[in-house]
Amino acid sequence: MTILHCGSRTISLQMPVVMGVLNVTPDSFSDGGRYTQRDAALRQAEAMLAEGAQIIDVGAESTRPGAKPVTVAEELDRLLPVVEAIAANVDVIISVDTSTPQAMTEAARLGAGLINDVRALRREGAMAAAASTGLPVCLMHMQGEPDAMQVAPSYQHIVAEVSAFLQERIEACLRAGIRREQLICDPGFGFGKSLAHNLRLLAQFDELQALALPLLVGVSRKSMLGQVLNGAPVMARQAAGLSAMLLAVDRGARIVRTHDVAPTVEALMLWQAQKNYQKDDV
Ligand code: 9MG
Repeated sequence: MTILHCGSRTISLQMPVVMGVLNVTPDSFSDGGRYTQRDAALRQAEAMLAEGAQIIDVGAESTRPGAKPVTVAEELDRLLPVVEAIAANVDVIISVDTSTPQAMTEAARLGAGLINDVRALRREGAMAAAASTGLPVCLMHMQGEPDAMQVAPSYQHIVAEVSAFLQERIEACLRAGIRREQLICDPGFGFGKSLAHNLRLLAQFDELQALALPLLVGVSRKSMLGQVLNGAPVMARQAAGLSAMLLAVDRGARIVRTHDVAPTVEALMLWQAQKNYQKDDV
């Protein structure tokens, strides 16, 4: 059974767990930056915990397609007060969605329990910073950078290339002293991938189990859903997002990153019930 050691807390991944998204970016694509204020962020974290999230993923750099980079100072300014407030007031594991070394070390000092890096610790200093915290790290695959990643994503064999990338990053982490038991992998739906690439990754998600690490899936509200739904806007993608999430969970995902915690928890309750039913062999 996989247990992650997230600072002062632990989390079992025997059953799928929900990671709620808390963006503290002014240009966040899905909540319009409503939660930029510290108190609003705190209320949102409390609400997601009450709905069943076990992890809250706090991010201050928008990584949606086309997003421009933020300065380190801006990122720290937005992120750290929110991490500090949640750590002091909410009984939940805080994940920091960051690629910035200073954000990793400062957030860990303030009580964060997990590092979620869409650049898989490739930014200068990030590997050493993450290793110094001792926290679990989610390594995500991304082709290119957010500002241009959707311009012309290209692969010969998407699943093999994503797997090889993640394998290389796992080995780099091990060399840096991050323990294998503290790693999570994520193919990065929508990060430098066309609709066809995303659908192939979803269809063959089970092949990522060969990495022998817990897998995270993040499809909530993404444009791949809008494309399948003939252009549905962000707020009309929930049912398709839940369907895609369940397909990934059935193929091995154990952490689900979502904006919509309550319906995700309910969908996972149904998934878990049918799993238990199969096991009981009635
Ligand atoms: C920050 N962020 C946005 N989408 C994501 C995804 O799919 N996975 C992870 N790990 N982080 C994400």
